[in-house]
Amino acid sequence: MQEAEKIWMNGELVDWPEATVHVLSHALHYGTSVFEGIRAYETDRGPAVFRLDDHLARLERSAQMYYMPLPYSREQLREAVHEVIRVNGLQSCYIRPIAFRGYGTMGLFPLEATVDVAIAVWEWGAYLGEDSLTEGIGAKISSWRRIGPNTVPATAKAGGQYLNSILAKIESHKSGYQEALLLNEAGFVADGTGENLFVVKDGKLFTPPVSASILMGITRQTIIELADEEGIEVIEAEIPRADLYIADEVFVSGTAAEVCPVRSVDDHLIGPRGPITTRLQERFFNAIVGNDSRSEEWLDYVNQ
Ligand code: PPE
Repeated sequence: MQEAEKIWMNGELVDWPEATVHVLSHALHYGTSVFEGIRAYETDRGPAVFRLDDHLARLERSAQMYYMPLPYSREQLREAVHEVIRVNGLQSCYIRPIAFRGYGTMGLFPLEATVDVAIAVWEWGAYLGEDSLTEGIGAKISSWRRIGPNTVPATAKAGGQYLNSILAKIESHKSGYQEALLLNEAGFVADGTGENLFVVKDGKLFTPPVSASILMGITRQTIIELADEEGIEVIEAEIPRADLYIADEVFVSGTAAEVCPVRSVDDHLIGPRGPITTRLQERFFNAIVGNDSRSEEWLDYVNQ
């Protein structure tokens, strides 16, 4: 990873190598952390954070689902995000706020353990590999099912939940694919390991609904809004895996992955990046750098 200079930790800016925790931190043992993935992009008014308020709202909801009171308000966290970007002198970066159960308590009852909060920023390029945004990726349906609504809250973004994604990711890499797509317990398509999924068929855009055990992605919401403005009908519906094999276009969306075409699913070729994927990518990549009619609403400028 590309290191930066400072990390915000419990209200202080500490040097990157000093931002450490004790090996008996609760979250290290049990995955008791909630986090966000956010991006800031370079604009002609300096760095701007994409949909920061929506990300911080989701962090609060994740924390609430795990009974983890956040010791900082949304406004304090927003200020902290701005500060840590500024102090590192970054124009564009990935932003990782994390709240976690810290040192001092062991065992599965965590409510007496401290809640620590950190925010790191670093430069992070194309998440699914160089050329992925134009050439697309090869994806595999995972043999691992996506976490279900009664195992852990699928809409929370919590550390431990990512063991599910990690198993699927490793499996797909070992089989020569760049990404895994997970089906839910009912057998319908849910999420990629770190992305939401969209399918184009006959000019319409399909995406799994919240009831499919997906993470309610902020990029997903952005795509739905942009597609709507473009006059593309968006249908939130259960998607059987075979619909991917006969799709006109497939793409995934996420903060890290951005909007990335899927070239093939298992041994079915979908094809090169299609026209609807291209159009939505164009709107998205303009929006994040301040060149879209929606940019004002979505960008939070670091230097105000
Ligand atoms: N589903 C999952 C399972 C997921 O992890 C993400 C984000 C999304 C959908 C898309 O959500 P959004 O970013 O709000 O559009 N995954 C984050 C973590 C990636 C990582 O490797 O860490 C991200 O994209 O930041």
